[in-house]
Amino acid sequence: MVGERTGTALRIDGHHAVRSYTQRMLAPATPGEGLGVVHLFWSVGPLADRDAVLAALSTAQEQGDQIVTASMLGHKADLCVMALSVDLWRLRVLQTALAQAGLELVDSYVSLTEVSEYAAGVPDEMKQARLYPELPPPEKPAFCFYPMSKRRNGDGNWFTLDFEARKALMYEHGASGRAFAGRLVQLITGSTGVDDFEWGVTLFAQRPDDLKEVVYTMRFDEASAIYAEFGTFYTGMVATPDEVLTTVGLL
Ligand code: 76R
Repeated sequence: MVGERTGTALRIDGHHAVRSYTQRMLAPATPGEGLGVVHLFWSVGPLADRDAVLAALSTAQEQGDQIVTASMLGHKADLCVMALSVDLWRLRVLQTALAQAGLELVDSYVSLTEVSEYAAGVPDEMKQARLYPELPPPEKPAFCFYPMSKRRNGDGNWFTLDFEARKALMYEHGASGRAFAGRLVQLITGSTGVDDFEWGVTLFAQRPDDLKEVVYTMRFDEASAIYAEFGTFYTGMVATPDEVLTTVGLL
């Protein structure tokens, strides 16, 4: 027990060393607007240390970064740590700290918050909410993430449609989305040139079936029916770091 505690203390000291090196030696990697986002999907390794994981998450929050933690269902991952920061170095240091705390990274997605070009006309307040969202939204524990792109092949190429045609399709998309007002919060983060798909889709819903219903409903929108391609879907429940670690068995 004493040995374990000492191990934790050493690891936490190690995090401080990495973090203070980063702060002293490296210029911030900050987007022109908005935030960097990582979705980190972890499994609990045999050496995982609860205190060290909690310390890494609270350090990030103390620096002003946003953290969403979720207990995931199924074999793909035990937990998700979604983190948003003005400085991509801080996201890197968080990832390092969680790996040193004994979590094993099984998948990840890198993206940036953005205002869609089709939302250029929305009120400033809405744009700010897209660029600087406050997460997690209250009372929406059902959580889902998947990456998606718009098709660009012979059968359908979103990128050869002119802007007005794309805008009309996105208007149809937005209208079917608004039917879920109050039940669901979507966060679309851009990842063209950053990760394997063009967007990360993060959904927070009141109930798990809201997730299924919104994605099913949108399958019929032309923007999705003809043009959307999807990556791996991840599903879980948002909870505090303490609750997540307990429910995935990291006691
Ligand atoms: O920002 C806004 O709310 C304005 C309207 C809007 C835009 C511009 C909007 C509304 N979305 C926009 C952009 Mn969306 N969205 C998805 C998915 O599963 C699928 O078929 C697609 C995954 C869901 C579930 C969803 C939900 N949306 C986008 C974009 C970027 C396109 C671009 O820039 O080219 C993607 C990839 C995307 C995908 N969307 C809404 C929703 C919901 C629920 C809404 C209504 C939100 C609200 O009114 O609060």
